[in-house]
Amino acid sequence: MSVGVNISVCAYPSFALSTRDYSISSSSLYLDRKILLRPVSGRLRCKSYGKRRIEPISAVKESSRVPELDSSSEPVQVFDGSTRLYISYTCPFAQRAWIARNYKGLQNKIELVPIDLKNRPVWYKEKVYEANKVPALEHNNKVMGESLDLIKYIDTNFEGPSLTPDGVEKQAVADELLSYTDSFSKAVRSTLNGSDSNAADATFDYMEKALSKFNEGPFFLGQFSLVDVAYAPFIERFRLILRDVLNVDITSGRPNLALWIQEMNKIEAYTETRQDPKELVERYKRRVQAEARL
Ligand SMILES: N[C@@H](CCC(=O)N[C@@H](CS)C(=O)NCC(=O)O)C(=O)O
Repeated sequence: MSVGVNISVCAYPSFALSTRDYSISSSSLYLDRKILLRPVSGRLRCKSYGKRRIEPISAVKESSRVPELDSSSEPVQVFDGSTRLYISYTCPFAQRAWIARNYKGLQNKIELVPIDLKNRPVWYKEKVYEANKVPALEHNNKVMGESLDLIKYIDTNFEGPSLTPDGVEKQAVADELLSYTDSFSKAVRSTLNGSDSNAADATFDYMEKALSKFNEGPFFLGQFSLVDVAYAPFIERFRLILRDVLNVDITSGRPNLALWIQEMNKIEAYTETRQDPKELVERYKRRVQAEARL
């Protein structure tokens, strides 16, 4: 008997695959018999290029990262006047706030406090952030969350290069694109779980079109902004997962998106936050396997 798998952790997608429609690499064989293999059709399928590989992403210097705090760690001295950004190295929402902090050059002003979400310190919920999620920012005796709010907050309340666009038109486009982030993730997930085979294609076409709006630079608003920060962690993940799982290259036929990825990968504030691609995909597979066992 086949059982469909649905997971939704950190906005990672669930998926359904058809061996008829996609060339599945041996590395994708973590899919066990419990997973329903449904046909996936539509334009996305046409963007499969056999074993074609996208350019390698340089290794992430994970060894130099601050160790995560876990259930055995002493509580931090909350409200001692420090500014702290609580993150998880694997969380795309937290990555947004981390990129903003790095881009503004606030490494010495905002301390990074990585949390092991799988073995979370009890004091995190009790003393730091009741919602018990990451990201959270401790600043001026307050703790606040929600990644999109945090990137705006960090931008407006701290020094450093601005991430907010100038001008009414760009502001309006920024608002529209920021409000689209959840729909974007949802669309990709629905293709991966087989419920809407065309949704990912359509949403990446939307991205491609959005990237053509301002031509003074390769970013969503021309110059690097909050919008790039908001999308980067998700495009990073979806690109790798779609490539590994469905053998789909999201940049195929989308030159603006290809250039955006290339240029994003030159921005240290972002590259410092990237996960090791192999580890990212492996973690995703482990999660799917765990879900399949339930
Ligand atoms: N809407 C939130 C989502 C944050 C979120 O879901 N973070 C996940 C990690 S990726 C989390 O902390 N999960 C822990 C939990 O739900 O217990 C945001 O944008 O910051």
